[in-house]
Amino acid sequence: MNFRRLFYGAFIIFSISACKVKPDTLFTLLPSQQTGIDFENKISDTAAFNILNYLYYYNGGGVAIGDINNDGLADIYFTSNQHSNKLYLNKGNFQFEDITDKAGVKGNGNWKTGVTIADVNGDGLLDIYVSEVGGYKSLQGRNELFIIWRFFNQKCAQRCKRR
Ligand SMILES: [Ca+2]
Ligand SMILES: [Ca+2]
Repeated sequence: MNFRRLFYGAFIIFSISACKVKPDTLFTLLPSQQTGIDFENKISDTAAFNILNYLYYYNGGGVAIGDINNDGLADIYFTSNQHSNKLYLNKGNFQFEDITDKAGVKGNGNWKTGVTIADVNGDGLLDIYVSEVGGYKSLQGRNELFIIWRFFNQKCAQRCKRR
């Protein structure tokens, strides 16, 4: 009798622990292997340049989201303080492609602080404006405006006529 109770008790505990409980959250973290996004804003301080001599050292880079090729899917641009910025094209189904080199938008300064995506020249295509720091200690940079051209996506060439 005791063995039977022990068996059923163990079975119930095992059954409950084996059930996958859906987390009670609004968001789900997707792994970079699935999304293709592996951006990280890595910062390496030195004795000559760090939080002690640059108050904004840990203020971070930036991120902007916009449909740069007008395919209806939101694309993502990340700025890295000390390394290459990244532009990820949304391929759908939460999968992205790093097109930074192909698009020529990695940024040239050695301290990028933020980004805005907006149609600056009014041609119907979103452009990328990167904020950079220059003229302070070893920081050399100037804000950069990347105009997205029509050849980027043939679909857009038909929908994004110059106004
Ligand atoms: Ca898009
Ligand atoms: Ca534009």
